[in-house]
Amino acid sequence: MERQMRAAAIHDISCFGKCSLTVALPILSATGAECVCLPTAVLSTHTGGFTGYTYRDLTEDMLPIARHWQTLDLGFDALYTGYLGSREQIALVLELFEMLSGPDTLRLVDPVMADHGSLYPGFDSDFPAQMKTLCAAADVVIPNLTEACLMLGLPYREGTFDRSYVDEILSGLTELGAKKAILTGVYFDDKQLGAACRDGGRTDYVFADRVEGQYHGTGDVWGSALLAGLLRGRTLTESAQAACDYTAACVELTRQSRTDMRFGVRFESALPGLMRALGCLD
Ligand code: PXL
Repeated sequence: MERQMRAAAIHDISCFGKCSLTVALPILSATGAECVCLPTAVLSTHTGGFTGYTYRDLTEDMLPIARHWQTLDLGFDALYTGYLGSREQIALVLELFEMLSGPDTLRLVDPVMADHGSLYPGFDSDFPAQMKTLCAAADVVIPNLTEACLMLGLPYREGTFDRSYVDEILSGLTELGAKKAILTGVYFDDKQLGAACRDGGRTDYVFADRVEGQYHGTGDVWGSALLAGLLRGRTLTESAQAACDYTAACVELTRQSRTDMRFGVRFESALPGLMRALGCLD
């Protein structure tokens, strides 16, 4: 029996709405990895389209949790960060990276903060500059176009993707200090949606059929599936392809169920397909 891979997921818990820890934990578990949870906040729902949500900040608990883990000498194959609620939390995660990484620990940073040209509620215009410092300390970064443009100070050009624009962004991201970069939400027509992956000198594109609608939480489903692939020993491009196929399957199942787009995607029912794609059922 091979050694079990262990990842720490550093995200909030949005109790309702299927994103962050409530998708990272089941996706990593289903694909055979151990997901150790470091909750950064507890919200009644995510912030995308709901009003009146509760927000319990757990910033004070983050270092004590990590210090306790240090006494246990756990060793992490990956550290995966997503939505972080404040600049202070970003600074803390930089500290946690130093505390919890070994020589082979993969640091995956999803700089969750914006989409469709604007920052999510609650983030101010200085936030991207701080997020840049976290991306600089990462092995793999996976921003969408809005997040990448905000961090790089480039104009956001929705609907006018071409390969030279994508190349400029990927180069900017690796110049920040990230070893590998993936730009998510890339499309050249209205039929397919995917990602551009920069690994060393190579840029690869991966796509899946586009499903109509803007469903919440798909970025976290995508990032968790990417990490699942990397922990199964797949390359960056192979993992990104598996993540695209899986996310498209989740969205298609959700569309068929006609649920509220804020309620997240039906990622549970598509898990067997991801497990098959990553060789977990062999
Ligand atoms: O899916 C990203 C995410 C995670 N957590 C919270 C969010 C969001 C996006 O809006 O609000 C709390």
